[in-house]
Amino acid sequence: MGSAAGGKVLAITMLLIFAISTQISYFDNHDRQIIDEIIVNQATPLGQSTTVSIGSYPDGAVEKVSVAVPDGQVVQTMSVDMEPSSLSTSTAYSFTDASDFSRSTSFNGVNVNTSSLSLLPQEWSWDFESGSFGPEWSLGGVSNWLIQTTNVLSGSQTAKAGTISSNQETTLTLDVSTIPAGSGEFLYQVSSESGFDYLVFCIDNPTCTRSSGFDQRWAGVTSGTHTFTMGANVQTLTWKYAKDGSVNSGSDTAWIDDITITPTGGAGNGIGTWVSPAFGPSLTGQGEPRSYGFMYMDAFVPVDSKFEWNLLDASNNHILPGFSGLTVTEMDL
Ligand SMILES: [Ca+2]
Ligand SMILES: [Ca+2]
Repeated sequence: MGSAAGGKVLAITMLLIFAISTQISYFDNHDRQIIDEIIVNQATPLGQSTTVSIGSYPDGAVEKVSVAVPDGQVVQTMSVDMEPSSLSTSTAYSFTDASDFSRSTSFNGVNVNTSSLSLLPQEWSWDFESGSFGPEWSLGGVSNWLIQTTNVLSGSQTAKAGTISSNQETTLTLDVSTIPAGSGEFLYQVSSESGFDYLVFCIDNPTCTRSSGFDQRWAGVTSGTHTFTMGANVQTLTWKYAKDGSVNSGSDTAWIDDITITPTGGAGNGIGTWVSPAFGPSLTGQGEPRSYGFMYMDAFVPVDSKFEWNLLDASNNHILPGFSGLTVTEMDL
């Protein structure tokens, strides 16, 4: 070992002489000592391994490696293994804070709730102008509700209760199980025995009666607009015309029209636009200061929806060529 160590020192010394001799005009004695220490510390003896870290910034910086070769020996083989190494801190930039989602130069039809954003749902409405009940409606009782043009509350057609006798009811139920929480309203008209034969409106209670389980009821001669709210878990809205055991008055029926449900937070037209805060290579802390990156969007796109996005040049708001009308949720930039 003693001779090997002596050889090592000799080799390094000879290397130093060469290095200094070629740059002698640039270094004084103090500088020579610094160079000596650097090279000695980095030298790796033959037969031993050393770990070299290759960073990702800036531009794959590497550590300089030197190998100490004892005098009279040569390097015949050198093996290199490469392993991935996780960065100690993420260089990704995520839109996760309230300020990220509230900063926008374009903000239209999008619900921003400070942790994510979503398109505003469309409003739901039924005006019976098609002349028939869609599959979301179910009819019940001894006589079905129908759509008619004789007595119209709005447009040219209005739903009317079926014809019933004493102690009977006719039921119209709307399935709202896929509709989020919201507020609603509808037009109504009643012509019945006051205080006994009712138009009954029931939220999430299809088995309600003229005297129990209802949210609102009307009897006599009356009409108007009724407003209501419904939670996210509401399954059904039910309208009934229900009579007691005797006496018929007026037209002895009820009508409804123009049912509208507006989601909590507002309604849109199914199209929304939101512009993110600027991100990219030139912005400190928003990814590595390099000319490329990988963008990933954690987006849920319902099967009957379409998701498109554009990438803009933040300096002029122009769409970058090749980055318009994209539908993918991840892209190598
Ligand atoms: Ca109508
Ligand atoms: Ca009655």
